[in-house]
Amino acid sequence: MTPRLFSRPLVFAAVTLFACTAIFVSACSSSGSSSSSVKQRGMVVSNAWTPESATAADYGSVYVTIENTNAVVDKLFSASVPQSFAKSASVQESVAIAGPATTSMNDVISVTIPANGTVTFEPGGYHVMLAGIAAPLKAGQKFDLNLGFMNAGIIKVTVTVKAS
Ligand SMILES: [Cu+2]
Repeated sequence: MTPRLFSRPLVFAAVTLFACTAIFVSACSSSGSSSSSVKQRGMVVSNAWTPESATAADYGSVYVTIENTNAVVDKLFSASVPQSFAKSASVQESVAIAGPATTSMNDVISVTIPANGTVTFEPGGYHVMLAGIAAPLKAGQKFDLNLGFMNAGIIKVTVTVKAS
């Protein structure tokens, strides 16, 4: 039993033992602004952003919009950022446990991007969890995020740090 998927190294990056058990108060601070989008093999990734981090914050969440313009489903398997920004990045989903302001976060193996569909990573839902942030992220900073898809391959986008 060696499904084709497992021949791809990406899946190993996605299956991380890192379990994010941090409980935090969501600080939703999205502000609409234009940002670059990247299109590769029919997959459009845009509006990658993360809130400015508090002093000495160890964790952060990156949000992004993923649009599949293909007629076939795709899956997001992995995420990574330069080690100079954070020690690890993993795809997680927030689940409300005690009310809208409190969440628990679970690692996800993959995120299905429907054919001709869009999945938006946003506060309270899917996000790319950064752990071991090297230095507080400041508004205006930018860094690379690599997202690994089953069909579209690895797509590199620029994440913008937004003021909170
Ligand atoms: Cu998380």
